[in-house]
Amino acid sequence: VNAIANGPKQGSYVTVPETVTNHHDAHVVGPNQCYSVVIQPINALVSTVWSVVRRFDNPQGYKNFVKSCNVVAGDGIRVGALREVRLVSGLPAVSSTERLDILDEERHVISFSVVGGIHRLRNYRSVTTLHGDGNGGTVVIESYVVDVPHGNTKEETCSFVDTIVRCNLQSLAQIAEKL
Ligand code: A9S
Repeated sequence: VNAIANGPKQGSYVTVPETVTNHHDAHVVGPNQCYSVVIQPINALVSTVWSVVRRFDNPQGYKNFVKSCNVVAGDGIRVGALREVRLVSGLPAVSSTERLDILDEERHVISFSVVGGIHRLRNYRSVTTLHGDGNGGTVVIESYVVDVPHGNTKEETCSFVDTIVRCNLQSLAQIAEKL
């Protein structure tokens, strides 16, 4: 599969193996939901990028919109763990409660869903995968599904969320490239 990349190489194409795209297939997208994918090439080893991404208990390690995070159930980094995320001010959101759905340390897959909080992104669920680019770098792919809020269109919802995800992944790239 060929896909369009984010970041300095924006608009360029990366090839994504089927073992990876399988994780991003939009199996269950309801009629009032939107689905999208953001791809971020990073000039760092998969193991380095994974050391940041795997920290379900520390999303503020690279997500700039996160002010603080408390693990409220589970041991923080096992499937079923819940985190209570506080967001920075200036967003149409205050907090988000999120459940760890997948943490695959071998395949480098992490997935969470939003199960509560004060914000407009009902039923948000994302899957993030990392794979090597064959040159010592990493390709990060993040796909998501979310309900379209009342009063918004699918296009508005996807462009809002794409912007947040792109910001997160660009920040992840900057951090991982300095480790
Ligand atoms: O945290 C993520 O990985 C991705 C997103 C899209 C997070 C969205 C968000 O945390 C805000 C940035 C605050 C935007 C939530 C849950 C709701 C928003 O409105």
